[in-house]
Amino acid sequence: MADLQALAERLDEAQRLARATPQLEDALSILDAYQVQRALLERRYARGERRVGIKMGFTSRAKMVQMGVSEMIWGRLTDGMMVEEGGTVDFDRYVHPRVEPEIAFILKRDLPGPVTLAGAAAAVEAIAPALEIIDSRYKDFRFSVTDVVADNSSSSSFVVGPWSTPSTNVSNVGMIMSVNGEPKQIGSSAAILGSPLRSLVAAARLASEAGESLRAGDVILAGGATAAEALSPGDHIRLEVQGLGIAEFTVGRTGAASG
Ligand code: 0L1
Ligand code: MG
Repeated sequence: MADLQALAERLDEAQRLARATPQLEDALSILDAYQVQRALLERRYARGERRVGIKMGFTSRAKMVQMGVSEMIWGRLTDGMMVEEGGTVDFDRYVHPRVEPEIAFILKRDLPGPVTLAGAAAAVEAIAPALEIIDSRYKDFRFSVTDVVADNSSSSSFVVGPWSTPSTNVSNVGMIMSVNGEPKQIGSSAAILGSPLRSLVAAARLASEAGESLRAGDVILAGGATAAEALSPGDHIRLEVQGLGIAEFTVGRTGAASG
């Protein structure tokens, strides 16, 4: 039987040292993979990080095709992953970072699942454009569904732009992600399960099933609307979402992994 704590320790070290690790040798069940994820996050919480929400993954066809995965997954977000809008991230802290355009929700009340679309909408405090920096800890960014779930669904960092009123309709709005001024990914929020709000409904259900219901103040990333782009030092990333505004950041090279 796989030692789930040992797998969490291995993935934690890969993240802290920004060093790739081989895919997991053990054939884990999906439940075991989420147990590894939980143990991985317990290690971060023990170092002082605080849970701030969850991210959904593979909620768009573009992402499923890019990574060869066809199942929706989720991961935990901490305050240590938050990057100030307009800020700079340190390339050396990641293994092989990529960025993808997303929509973020923040909740004004607890949202235990399962919920209806209307119930989810009523719990939203505000909506924002967001950029997720994903970084698989696995060699060559290759993984199975259980590998990626164990690795906290490649969660790494995220940038949230200006918050808009919850009545803003984001079911089908244009999203343009540019790298160094050049549009690289152009899509619509409708690529996220037909509407990002459906991703919030799914997040409420999946988190509740795992005994970790969504809470007031949580940030939920709805999932990449398009394929992700690899990051390089010096890159400037800008996402413009119709009706929501802009989120951006720069990739610097200011230090090394913390160890
Ligand atoms: O938003 C997403 O669909 C991200 C999925 C995370 C897994 C990955 O692509 O590494
Ligand atoms: Mg994502």
